[in-house]
Amino acid sequence: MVVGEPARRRRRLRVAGIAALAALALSGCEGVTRGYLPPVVSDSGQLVTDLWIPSWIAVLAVGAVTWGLMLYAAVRFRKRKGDETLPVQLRYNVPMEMLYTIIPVFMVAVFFYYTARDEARLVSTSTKQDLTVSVVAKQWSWDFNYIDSNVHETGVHTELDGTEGKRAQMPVLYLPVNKRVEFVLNARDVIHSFWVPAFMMKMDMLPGKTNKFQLTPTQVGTFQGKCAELCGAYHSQMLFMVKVVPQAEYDQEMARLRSIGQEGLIPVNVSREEMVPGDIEKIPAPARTGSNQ
Ligand SMILES: [Cu+2]
Repeated sequence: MVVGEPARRRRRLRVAGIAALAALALSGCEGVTRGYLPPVVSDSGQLVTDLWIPSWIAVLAVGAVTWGLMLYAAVRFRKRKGDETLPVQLRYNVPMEMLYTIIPVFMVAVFFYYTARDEARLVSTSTKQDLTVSVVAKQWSWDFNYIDSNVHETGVHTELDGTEGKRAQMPVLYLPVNKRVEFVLNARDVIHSFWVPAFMMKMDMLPGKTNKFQLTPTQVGTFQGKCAELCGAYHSQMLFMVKVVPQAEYDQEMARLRSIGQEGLIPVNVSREEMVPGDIEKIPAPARTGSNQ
């Protein structure tokens, strides 16, 4: 059959359109080279990215082969005009069954090995840390105790309602860049979860149990932090900011906290009646300087 000029042009246009869309999807989103993960700003983020990208490529390759075979089978063995008989029905094809048992088990084993290896690294606290920050979660905000500097920050939950300046009310966690931080996590009331999405690391905070992890922020910047465990009516307002700054700026912040009277550490076991958010003076003085772990 001779294809007419308009039909050929339409087909060419369609192919060009698909190619343009594919190019846009690949080049327009710079995230594609990172598997749509955010930029790396911590060593944990690097570890997660290095695990994610090969996994994503491997899974896509398996998907492409599987979809390709399905499509091939659907087209090649489709019912044609005049086909009245059923094709040969196969069952108990032992080599085939072994193949589709062994290959998926092998793939899962490989994923399991690398995931378990990297998870162990993410939660390892065997390295000597440069500083320790004890984070106490409470309905619905955060207390940050800078153990080494013996100062603290205490927050009140912040409702982001679109008005200017609300972000400034969030508690801010300062961290020096390229220093290994050990986070000591405790909850004062119910289960919460400490999450800084940019760091690609998150850990639950349980009343009566101390969880720990370490991380090195590798980029100066301001990042968002939030609670990742539904913890009550104002869970969505349990927000904080993280400022990763040069050491000198971090030291200035420690001095500032001391100068405004936020010396000492806020223990975990302060009752909520004593702990009026943002009103440190109501905490009995001995409790304020008590041990935090
Ligand atoms: Cu919470």
